Amino acid sequence: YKLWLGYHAVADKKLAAQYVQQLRYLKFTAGSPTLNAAREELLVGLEGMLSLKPQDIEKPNYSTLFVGVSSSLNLPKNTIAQSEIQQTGKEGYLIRSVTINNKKCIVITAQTDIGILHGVFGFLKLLQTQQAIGVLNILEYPRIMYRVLDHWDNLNRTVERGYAGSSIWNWHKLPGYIDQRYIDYARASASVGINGSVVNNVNANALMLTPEYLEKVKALANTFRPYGIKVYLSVKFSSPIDIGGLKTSDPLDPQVIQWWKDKADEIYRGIPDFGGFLVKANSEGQPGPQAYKRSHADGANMLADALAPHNGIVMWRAFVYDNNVPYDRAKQAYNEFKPLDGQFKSNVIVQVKNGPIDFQPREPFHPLFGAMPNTPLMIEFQLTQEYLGFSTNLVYEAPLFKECLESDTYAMGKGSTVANIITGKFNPKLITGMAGVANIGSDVNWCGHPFAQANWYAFGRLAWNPAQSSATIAADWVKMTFTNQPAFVAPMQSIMLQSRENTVNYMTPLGLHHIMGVNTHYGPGPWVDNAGRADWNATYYHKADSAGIGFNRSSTGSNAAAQYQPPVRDMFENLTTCPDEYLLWFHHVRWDHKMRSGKTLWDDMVHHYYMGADSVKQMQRTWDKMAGYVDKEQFQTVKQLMAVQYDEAISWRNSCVLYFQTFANRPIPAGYQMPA
Ligand code: GCW
Repeated sequence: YKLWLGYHAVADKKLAAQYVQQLRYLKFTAGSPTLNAAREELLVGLEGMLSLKPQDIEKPNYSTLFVGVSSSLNLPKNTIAQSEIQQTGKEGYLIRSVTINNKKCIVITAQTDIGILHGVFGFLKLLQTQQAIGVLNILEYPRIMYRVLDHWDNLNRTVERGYAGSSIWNWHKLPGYIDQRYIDYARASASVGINGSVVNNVNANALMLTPEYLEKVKALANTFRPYGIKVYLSVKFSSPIDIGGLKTSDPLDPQVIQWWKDKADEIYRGIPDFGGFLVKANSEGQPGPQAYKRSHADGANMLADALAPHNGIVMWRAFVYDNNVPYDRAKQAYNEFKPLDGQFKSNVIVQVKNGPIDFQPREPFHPLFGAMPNTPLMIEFQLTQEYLGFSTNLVYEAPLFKECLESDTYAMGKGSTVANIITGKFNPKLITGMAGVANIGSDVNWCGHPFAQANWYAFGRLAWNPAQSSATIAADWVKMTFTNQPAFVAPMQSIMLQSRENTVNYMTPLGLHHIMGVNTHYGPGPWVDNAGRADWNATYYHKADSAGIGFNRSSTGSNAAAQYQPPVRDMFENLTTCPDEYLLWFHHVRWDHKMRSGKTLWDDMVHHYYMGADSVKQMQRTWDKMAGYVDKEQFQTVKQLMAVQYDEAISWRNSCVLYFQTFANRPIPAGYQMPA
């Protein structure tokens, strides 16, 4: 329940003794709220892991841990070159072994207080993961500027697509009562480098911008500030009408422009470092500029102008689709936004989901990445498991995030990966960002499933540096959260790394997508054909018939493949080069089509469904051997959740196999047990 900040005692006695030897003396130049928080964190960590209370010293005659911004450290000249410290930027840090007065010392330094806080967390992680600290030379700095959690939390404390209890924000008790959870949330988020929090749902309530609520938001901002986390708000585009008494919210109307300007000024009077606005406009019934025949750029720029004097930004979502636009939902965001490239103000960042539909278990990368070279694009991932079995399924999402980040768009030639694009490699003057839809709620274990915490953790790590590997992040999280014992870490790491593919296999193998239960998005629903709008029906997406299955997005179909650069387009376009994982995303394939596995499509699909469900059984067997490594309650929690997950996997498998069989009209291949 302390997330990855439990600071468990270092079990390896020899190593613990070495740590103590190195860390007995401390020179920590604190003072500001951020530095005080960093110092407090360091002391809590050392106490928990080593039962150590380091002695504060002024004159370093011993092996000392120095912590402080470079200007305040007073180290002997040239201990660390100024040019090296400069590389840490505004939020990064340096951890370095140095020799002072013939003593081996460690220095944690940065250019800013927040850099120091990150450095302290980075240093604690070394101990939490039991690294040697004899020779250290670590330079860390974020590759992305805005690393933001998006909470889809409503003012009545329900959470849209939240599966971990109610909202952690207790609006009723705010601003007077600051729950310890807010502070722990900020600590945990800061520990992985998250620096922003959109506290309310993108399906926004205009009341959020009333003085009463802004007071409450201010209290949260004050709580997060020492941890380097800025508060942002989702805003409803019709707010000038809803709470401002105006007749219009036309972004070119002078009164509307003035209203937003005044509102921004009001917000910044209370929250001088307010981050800015997140906007969902003209999507799923939300109001937006198109009602006034204005473009997304007109709407975003108007808000951007109101925020610019205060250095705020607008995160404008590209999640738009409309069932009145015929045929292929996957194409719409690209069609609407690409023509606007270069038209957004410099403090607007267009927020694009990782894939073109909607956070499915597997999607190809969104074709907008690389298609808007003059527009900042902020990638949006979903941590909450809307389409991944809610909080009863163990799904470690880092491999999903990495799959997208490492996809090569070829937009600027080979090597134009999504990661390179969103980190601004090809256009360094753009602002950069990564958003994660939070999976946090009021559940005692924060995220509903103990392993779901890993997704919050991994999101922060990847937003800080998308080049980090899923495997390293998983191992670090397991060690920090549970224990360093290799007999636990190795199997947990491997369970985590396989978990997303397993889930794809029993839900949506081979490029299938959007075949889940209607409305709730829970459980299988490939038969859904009456959802109220065509593009909410499962049948719209899988298009199964007696000939085959899949959505033809090649040039003989919707031609969505053509939204990708030629090398990518050609790969998807061609049935023989299209990867199995995306086959039915791009093609309507005959049931007897021969797959790479040598099986027919039908047999291969059945195989994937069975493999997926079986893998959950495997996972259960592994977990059953882990009772000795975690406390009883946690063991039982995970055990029970895995049993539920297994039932769900079987339900997905049986439903999909039996339903699709009505089209394929083929027997279930030998060796697979016929669903009851
Ligand atoms: O995934 C869909 C969800 C909606 C959500 C929407 C969005 C907040 O089903 O609940 O609304 O995406 O991202 O705006």
